[in-house]
Amino acid sequence: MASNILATATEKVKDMAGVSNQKISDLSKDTKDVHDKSWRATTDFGTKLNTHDDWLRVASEDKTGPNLLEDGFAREKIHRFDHERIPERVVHARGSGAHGKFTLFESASDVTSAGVLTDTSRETPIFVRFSTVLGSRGSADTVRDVRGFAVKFYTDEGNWDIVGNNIPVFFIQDAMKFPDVIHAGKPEPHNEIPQAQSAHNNFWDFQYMHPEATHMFMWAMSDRAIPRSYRMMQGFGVNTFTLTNDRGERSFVKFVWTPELGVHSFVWDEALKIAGQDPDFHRKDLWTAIENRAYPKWKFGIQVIPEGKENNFDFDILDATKVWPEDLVPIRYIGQLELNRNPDEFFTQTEQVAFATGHVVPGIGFSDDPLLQGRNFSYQDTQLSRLGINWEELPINRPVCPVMNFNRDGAMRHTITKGTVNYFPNRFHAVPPASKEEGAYIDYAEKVAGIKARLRSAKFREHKNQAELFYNSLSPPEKNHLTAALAFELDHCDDPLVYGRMTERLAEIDLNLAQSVAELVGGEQPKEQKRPKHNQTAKGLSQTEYAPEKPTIATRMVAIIIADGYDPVAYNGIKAALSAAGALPFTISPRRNKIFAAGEDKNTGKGVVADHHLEGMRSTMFDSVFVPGGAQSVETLRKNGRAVHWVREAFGHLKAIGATEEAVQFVRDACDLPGMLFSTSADVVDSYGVVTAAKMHPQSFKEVISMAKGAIDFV
Ligand code: HDE
Repeated sequence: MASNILATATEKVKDMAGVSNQKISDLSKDTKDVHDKSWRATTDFGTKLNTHDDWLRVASEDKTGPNLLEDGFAREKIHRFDHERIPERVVHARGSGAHGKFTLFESASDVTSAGVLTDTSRETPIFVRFSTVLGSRGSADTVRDVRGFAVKFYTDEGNWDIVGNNIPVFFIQDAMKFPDVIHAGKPEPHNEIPQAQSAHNNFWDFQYMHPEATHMFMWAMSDRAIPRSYRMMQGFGVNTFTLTNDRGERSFVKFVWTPELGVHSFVWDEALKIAGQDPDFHRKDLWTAIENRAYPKWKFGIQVIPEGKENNFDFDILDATKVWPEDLVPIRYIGQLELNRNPDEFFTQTEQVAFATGHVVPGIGFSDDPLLQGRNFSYQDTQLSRLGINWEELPINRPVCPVMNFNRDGAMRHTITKGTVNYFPNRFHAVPPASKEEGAYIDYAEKVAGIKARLRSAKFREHKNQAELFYNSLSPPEKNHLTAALAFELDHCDDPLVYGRMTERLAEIDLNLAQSVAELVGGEQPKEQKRPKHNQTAKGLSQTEYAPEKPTIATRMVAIIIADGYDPVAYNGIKAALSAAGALPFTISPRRNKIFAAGEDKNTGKGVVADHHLEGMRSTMFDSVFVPGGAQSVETLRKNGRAVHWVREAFGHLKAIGATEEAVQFVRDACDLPGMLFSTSADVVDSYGVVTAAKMHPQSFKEVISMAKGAIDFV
């Protein structure tokens, strides 16, 4: 089989010769390869070691005596180990990263002077880290949560970070509330339960107490919060930034990433099961795609509001709990992000990478968004407890352009700066400030006048219109999922005050939604719509709008279930067709060993070695299931409860299931389906996404998966 499971260590080392860029060359100065045969073990101070294994002790062949404290080699090893851990991120602790490049296909010079957004000949190296928010470092990937989408651009003019999420709005408007919203979402303080879950009293108590969180919790309960893959989710800068062009004109801007593969999600039951079956599911998915050179790509878009037009909306454009509906402010896609290289080492890259919203380059600036202003303090500050004052010197964080100033010393400083002065002005005029022509960051000269007050503008006080707009814009299946998600979460709250109040809040958005949730979770049924509905919808909010431009099954994982006596024509045909279309076929059978086709001699035949046995992997890991015919094979599978469960579970998760010949009846029985759901015509996909291939060449199944996935992912 193709190298579609995690590459082995040796394969990986070879692969790492792969895609390179300016940042990778920069990192190579600090990179050593354990596979270099010339290495011999040394201490940290370079003395060669004669052992990795034995502490110096009083000992002989007859007697093992005490260890000697004088063994500095052993002490160094233990001592280094004792201090390996650094504090995990206070939020977004669990994550995965990758290197890549940013290219621009359309210059935005009309709105910004930033080289990275105007020079279409550039390839800007980037590092991206995806994350969950609430869980700690070892928590599961597929929990219901917002996903972080943090991008570091190593531009020629300095590092620019867009520290975004996969949801375009946030829970709060003012950064001062951040500790509260996070404390409420994290495990509760008395017993540290639950891990990586918003399904608990404190989270929902906070949501009710903060009506401004209403819009965001609707998103967090939608399918967006259970993405199928990091490669299949959007990214949003969320906050309002500014762009300034060469003429000094300023605009307000929001940033967006839209994935080439479309936006897809799990169904909740899959997400729940995978959290136990494979807690690293998203991490592996990203890693494997890159190893297989199926490089994930996103289009980069900007939404721009010119200065002077900021008051033309019925919401405040500086309010991070609001989207800028695309019908009002269209997205202009100008560039592309591609991830094309896995890190060489997790800790020194994915863990040590540190993003900061304050990292901007000339042509890009901040707005008075009160959430952003607080973030600009927080990111710099938090790195001190995680990485120390010299965190920007760490290889993954340092820019690829020159860095020089009189910031000095501090723990773990390692740049050696020559010269007799470390202040400015100095008698040598050393390190003078740069001029505008030399590329200096010029602050936008903005007139600011007002009274000092702990206030937000009046428009910040409206919290429900866009929550309703989002709900109205969802497709019926998305609405069902959102209802079910709320019902799940509130079921985990045991304080009647908490779930009772939440159904009241929902009645401000949509009475049907509130009543359906209340019916499941208990408490009083709301009787009336609490706030008049506007019934409007907007473009771009439902994820059904983000199907891939061309239907594709590239990188989709398809399980082909066989047992001895399977039909080799169907098996080989489907496998070849899937591979040719860029999908990843996996052979699953009752044992991970040779499986023989119908008519193949067990002694002389080559057989097929299964990738996994039926107990080792579950249907949840795959996007689709195919069962080739072959009387003996199907009879074996029929008697195997796990095989029946595989197919039935895949059906329950709305996956495309293919079968040929005898296997058609097996699938029908496993799914407990009336015959009418099956069609023998090649081009009919019923509303469940289940087809029979009885009259179809197995190759056509790949078309079926892409059609059915289209339907399925939106269910
Ligand atoms: Fe963050 N956030 N955040 N956040 N955030 C952090 O910085 C903070 C917010 C986001 O992969 C911390 O380096 C405040 C919005 C991502 O390393 C910390 C506020 C958005 C990551 C912090 C917010 C984000 C972080 C913890 C409210 C989407 C992970 C570790 C004003 C636009 C970055 C760190 C990575 C991480 C503060 C709200 C995204 C504590 C105060 C809104 C993707 O500084």
